[in-house]
Formats: sequence, structure tokens, C-alpha cells
Amino acid sequence: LIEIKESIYAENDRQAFEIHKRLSGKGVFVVNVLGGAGAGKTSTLIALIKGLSGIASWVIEGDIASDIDTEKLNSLGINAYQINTGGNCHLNAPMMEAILSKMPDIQNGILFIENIGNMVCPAEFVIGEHVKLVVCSVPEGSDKPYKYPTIFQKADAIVLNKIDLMPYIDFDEDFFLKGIRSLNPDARVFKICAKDKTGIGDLVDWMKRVNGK
Ligand SMILES: Nc1nc2c(ncn2[C@@H]2O[C@H](COP(=O)(O)OP(=O)(O)OP(=O)(O)O)[C@@H](O)[C@H]2O)c(=O)[nH]1
Ligand SMILES: [Mg+2]
Repeated sequence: LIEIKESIYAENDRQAFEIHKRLSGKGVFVVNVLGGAGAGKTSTLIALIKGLSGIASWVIEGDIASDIDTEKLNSLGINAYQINTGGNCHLNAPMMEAILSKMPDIQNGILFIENIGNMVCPAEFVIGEHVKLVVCSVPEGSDKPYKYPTIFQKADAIVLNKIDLMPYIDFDEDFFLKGIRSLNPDARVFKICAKDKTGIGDLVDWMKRVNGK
């Protein structure tokens, strides 16, 4: 079982590296957006992409089923493309190759990939990204870094969304940040409310900076 798993990871990594190389060559910066179901990944992307006006952006939406998020993004004028995994709890590089082959040629901009809502499996598979952006939210609770360490360990930046709900939820911010710092001292943390766009400016600035590197 271990050997099979290792070979699946190795083949995925090889294909992900090809995607990464190819898109880098076209000036496309790839952001793997990870987080639990309902944390606000799509809402954060809507606010972030609006803030990035002037930079071409595309979204690949990963869901087990439905195209609700893709429809929403398209209705807002954001070019979004849907992957339905039909049950798989994470995206992988072959799924990325399949959707990229159906998309128009993209160049010079940022490709966001909203992974399946899940704090576990998506953290294990690279899909061609330059950075991983983790979205979590106040109602999920401040203990998440302790319970799901891998996703926080691998994050380049972490968004704490739904800060408007702080007064209603016993979210211990110090405990949350301490958990993140013990796993990942370098990740940037952004406190935002995607709903009213509080805090989104710093996230937009970070995105512009890493994209420009
Ligand atoms: N109060 C509040 N609600 C929010 C905020 N951001 C998102 N929501 C709500 O949270 C719910 C889930 O938001 P989505 O953006 O769809 O979350 P998601 O992570 O993309 O969800 P999945 O794709 O299903 O995993 C929606 O009802 C949003 O309106 C916020 O900052 N504050
Ligand atoms: Mg979504």
C-alpha cells in the first residue's frame, strides 16, 4: 500500500511540476486556495480579484459536485472554469491538465485554483502552484492549527475570514496565532471580512508583491 501511494505522489508531483513550468513560462502565477468547506474561499477570491483590477485573473473551481461557485464568479465577470471530482476530496495534477486543455490559452496574470473544501487531503497534493493560500474562518474555531497542522505548515499565507463574527463566537485569537506560529513562523496572516471587504487591501498588496517576484 505504501509503495502504491508513493508512486501516486511521485507521478502527481511530476505532472504538477510540468504545469508549474509551463504556466510560469507564460507569466501565469498559480495560487492554490485551500480551506474547509464554507470558510469563505469563493467570497475571498471575489474580494481579492476585485482588488487586483488591472491584473488578469482566472479561477479554476474544484468541487465534488455542482457549478454553483463557477456560475457565481462568471456572473460577476470573473473567468471561472469548473472541475467536478465526483467524489475525490482533493484536486490533483491530472485533473488540472484536463481542465487546462479545455480553457483558452492564458498568459500574464494570476490563476487561482479553489480546491475542494477540506482541511486535510488537498494539502497533500501539489497541482502546479507557486503559493498556497489557506482560508479559514472564525466560526470554525481557533483550535484548527492544532488539529489540522499540515495545511497550516504548508501555507504561504493564511486568511482568517469572517472577523465580523468575532463578537458572537468564542474565538481565541492569541491561541489561533500561537498555533500557526509554532507550525509556520513565516506565513503571512490576514484578518479579513470578505463580506464587507475589511482587511482585503493588505491581502491584495501581498498578492501583487508575490506575483511580481
Ligand atoms: N458573516 C460572514 N459571512 C461570510 C463571510 N465570507 C463568506 N461568508 C459566507 O459564508 C458562506 C460560505 O462562503 P463561501 O465563500 O461560499 O465559502 P467557500 O469556502 O467557498 O465554500 P465551499 O466552496 O462550499 O467550500 C456564504 O454564505 C458566505 O456569504 C464573511 O466575511 N462574514
Ligand atoms: Mg467555494
